[in-house]
This record gives sequence, structure tokens and C-alpha cells, in this order.
Amino acid sequence: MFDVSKIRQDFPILSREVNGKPLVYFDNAATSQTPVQVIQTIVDYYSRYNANIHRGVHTLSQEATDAYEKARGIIQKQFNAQHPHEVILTSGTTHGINIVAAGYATLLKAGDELLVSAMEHHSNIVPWQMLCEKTGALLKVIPMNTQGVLQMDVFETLLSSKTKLIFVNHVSNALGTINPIRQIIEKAHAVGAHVLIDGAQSTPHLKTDVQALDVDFFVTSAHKLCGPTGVGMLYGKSELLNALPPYQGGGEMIAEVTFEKTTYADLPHKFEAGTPNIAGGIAFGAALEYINQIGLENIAAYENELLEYATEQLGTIPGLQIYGQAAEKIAVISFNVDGIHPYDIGSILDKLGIAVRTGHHCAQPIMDFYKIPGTVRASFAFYNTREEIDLLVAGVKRALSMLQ
Ligand code: 7TS
Repeated sequence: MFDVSKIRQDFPILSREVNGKPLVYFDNAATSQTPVQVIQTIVDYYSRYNANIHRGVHTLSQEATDAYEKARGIIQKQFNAQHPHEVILTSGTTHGINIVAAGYATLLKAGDELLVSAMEHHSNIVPWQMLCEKTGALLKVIPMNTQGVLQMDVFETLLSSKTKLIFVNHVSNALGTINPIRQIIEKAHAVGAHVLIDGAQSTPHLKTDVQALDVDFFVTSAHKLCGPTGVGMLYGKSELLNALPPYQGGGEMIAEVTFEKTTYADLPHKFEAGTPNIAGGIAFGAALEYINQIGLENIAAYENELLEYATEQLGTIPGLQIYGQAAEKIAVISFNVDGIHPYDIGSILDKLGIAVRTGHHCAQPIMDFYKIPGTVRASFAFYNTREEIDLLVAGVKRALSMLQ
């Protein structure tokens, strides 16, 4: 049974106060909080077997290597990758996208076309613009409507034999929209294009099966999933990862080095130069185990209730407009109230102990689309409660009484 008060006990941070008020943490889309089970794996690592991996004969190094590779196996299973070597441990979503974008510089030519959705995080826009600058490829945008839903009919008209790569987030961080990625992948493959899905916002809420989706590349960050910052994963089909050049050169990513010629290691090491975030990788595995023990289906069902309740309650506030009204969305509410700057609402909420994000959420094109400077974003997790939503609604009303 899903018992939120029991779950909350796993998160020490949830019992702290901010500005003399109990913390209400509604900035989960920026980063999720960390349960004690995950914190403990980091403490254990540094207390008991801190050592570099893949290189030592000594016991500590073996233990650390085993724990790190065990985590890779957990990640592989979580996303149903066919092979463990298709799971590249990265520093996060941004790193994963950059590995692929940099690699495609050797595979594209001038005139090739790339498609990006109108609702991407900057990390799924800028690396591709840099790729276009290097190669002369053309970036085209799949537009969205005012509900925050991609225009799939226009998407189909943009596809052609020139389309080489498509990159779309599974879920928008600023709107909460769940995009029809299965359909996008199918249509892309029909013209021979590859697809990278940014799963930073979907993996905490929705199950992902990379084989069933037949997705080419998939990226996410552990810190959105109750794991630590500075670690994430890039999944890629073996043959596609093998076709890409390494992103960084250094130790651990080589087969043999001489001053005349270096040969590269096999996957996954080819993309894992240098000493990685070892404790982070191990804790990423622990975070997935923690989430699975609660169950992603239970999490999604509970968060949907929170979303419905919050949408209804915030909807009673005159002049409040919600951006992102897709039928399929996760528990993120981006809103503004009648000409009041989002920053002002966010600052007053903070005084009340309520953490929301304000601004463009690293998705400026979305803000330009709506012709707004930014939004207030409340993003919910499975450890949030209806009572906290009541505090948010009361907090917004209080802010408005001060600002209007
Ligand atoms: N893609 C999406 C959809 C995201 O939401 C984020 C982070 C990233 C990529 C980048 O992830 P990173 O771990 O490499 O930084 N999104 C947010 C956010 O919404 N607020 O702060 C960070």
C-alpha cells in the first residue's frame, strides 16, 4: 500500500524548516530529494570501499568495481536495454546529449536536417545548434499549439529522406506534457532518421522500455530520480554507439596507447574517459531500487491525484493561468497570475517555506511562444501531500493580496 507519511520518513530534508516554516518542496522537476537509503549507499562507499574502479587488483578496488557494475546492471534492467554495455554512465542528461551531438559531427553533411521539438530544455537545443554550425546541417522545429501539445501533422510534413536525427523530450519540464514518443520514433524510422529521447522528466514518473520503444538514444539524470547530482545515463543501440567517435580522450577509454596510434576501448568504456562519479553511479542504482520498491505505477497514480487536486484548487484563483494543458501530462503546474512577475510570487512563497521554481526553466522558446518572461512552476513528487498543495494555494493567495 502507498503510505505517504511512511515514505516521507525516508527523506530527512522534508522535516526541516525554511524561514521558520515547515519546508514544502515543490521543485522536484529541478531536482528530487534523496531518501536515506540512497544517502546511506554514499556514506557506505566513502566509509568502507572508496577506491578507483576497473584498475586495481586490491580488494577495495574490486569491491568498488563490482558495486559500480552492479549499478549499471540495475540501470540496464530499469530501462530494459539489451546489453549492459549499451548503458553509458554520464554526468547527467546534458552530458549524454553532448556525447551524441558531438559524435554526429563526423556523420552529417551540409543540407542534412535535424528536427527538435518546440518544447525542449536548452540542453536538448544548444548542443544540436553547435552540431549544425560544425556540419552545415539544418535545424527545424516541430511546433506546438497553445495547449502545449506537439503538432504531429506538421511533424509529418517536416519528415523527409534528408531528416537524419530527431530529438524530443518525453516530458516537457516547463509544461509537463507527455509527448507521443512511440509515434515519433516510428515515423522517424520510416524515413531512416534516428531519435534521441530526453527522459530527464519522464523517468521519475513513467516506465521506459528502450527496446519496446525501439528508441536509438535515451538520456536521463539520476538526480531527478531520488539519486545524487552529477550522474546519469546515455542509452544507445550498440551499433549506433559503436559508429560514434569517443567524446573525450583519456584514461579508461583506450585499448592501447602509443605515441603513434591509440585504439579505443569497447563499449561502454569508450565513452567513459577518466575516473567517473563512482559513489554517484552506485547511488543511482540504489535510487532506482528505492523507486521500484514503491513502484512507478503507484507513484504515477498518486502524483496524478495530486495534479488533479492542485489544478482544481489553483484554478479557483481569479486571473491564474496554467501553461501546459495537455490531456497527457505529469504532475507539473506552470502558472502566472495577471501580469504579476513570477519571481515576486516565488519570493513570497519562499518566505512561507514553499520552494517553487520561477523563470524560464531553461526553456526560453516556450516562454517566447507564450510571450511571457517566465512562469511559477510547482512540480510534485510522490512524497508530496494534498495538505502541502493547500499551503501552496493559500500561499499564492497571500502573495496576490500583497502584490495586487
Ligand atoms: N532535459 C530536461 C527535460 C530537463 O528537465 C533537464 C533539467 C535537463 C534536460 C538537464 O538535466 P541535467 O541533469 O543535465 O541538468 N531540468 C531542470 C529543470 O526543469 N529545472 O532545473 C533543471
